[in-house]
Amino acid sequence: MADTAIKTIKLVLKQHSGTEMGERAKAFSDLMQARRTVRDFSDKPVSRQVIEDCLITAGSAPSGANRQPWHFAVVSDPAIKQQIRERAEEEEEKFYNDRAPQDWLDVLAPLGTDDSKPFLQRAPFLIVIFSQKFGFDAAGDKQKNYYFTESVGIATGLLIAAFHNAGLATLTHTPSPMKFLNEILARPSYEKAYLILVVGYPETDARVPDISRKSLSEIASFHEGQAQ
Ligand code: IYR
Repeated sequence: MADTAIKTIKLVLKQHSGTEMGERAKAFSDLMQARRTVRDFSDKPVSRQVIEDCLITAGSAPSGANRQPWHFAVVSDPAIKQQIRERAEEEEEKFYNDRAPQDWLDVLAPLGTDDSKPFLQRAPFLIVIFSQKFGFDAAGDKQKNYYFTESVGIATGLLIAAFHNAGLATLTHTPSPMKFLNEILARPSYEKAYLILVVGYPETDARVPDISRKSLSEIASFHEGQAQ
């Protein structure tokens, strides 16, 4: 067997008292309950430093074999946002008019979505998230990535939470197919666009669909065994 000496460092994890832990868990839960996907974005500028710090949070996600198989293309250039909007609306027009089966259109109806995507131009930032099916080692040799879709999903979740924590609104937008994003952003073919995260302040009079979340008992089951 190959020599598999593992270099380790001491774990640094902040410890809290039981009450403090409970309070922090509840406070974070309350914070996240207030997150809503927004479609009415203001054009108010957002600090690039905030975007960078939230991306660093996303980059802290766990990933298969620690390959960190993600790339975040951060777009604020109005000309590029316009191109993305045009190409996305072309795809969405086909989706809403021919491609989507009626049952899909029916479940989207309460969300009020359609093929018009003005937020792609109006919001200050679009973060196009790419997954990397493979990467390259230091010698330039191709390296396979593992669980790259799951890994990028986790990073995206952390990114959404980071923006919400900063007081910014997000929208996960998935025009389909998304190949045009590789072209516009000159990303290599081994990267696959995962979704566009629209980021900005909500419009002052932004409205959101009146929908609810599943309760804890609907989303979780507890398998506790017998107390000894
Ligand atoms: N990509 C389309 C359609 C869409 C699909 C789902 I599933 C949604 O939750 C919302 C929209 C669009 O962005 O309009």
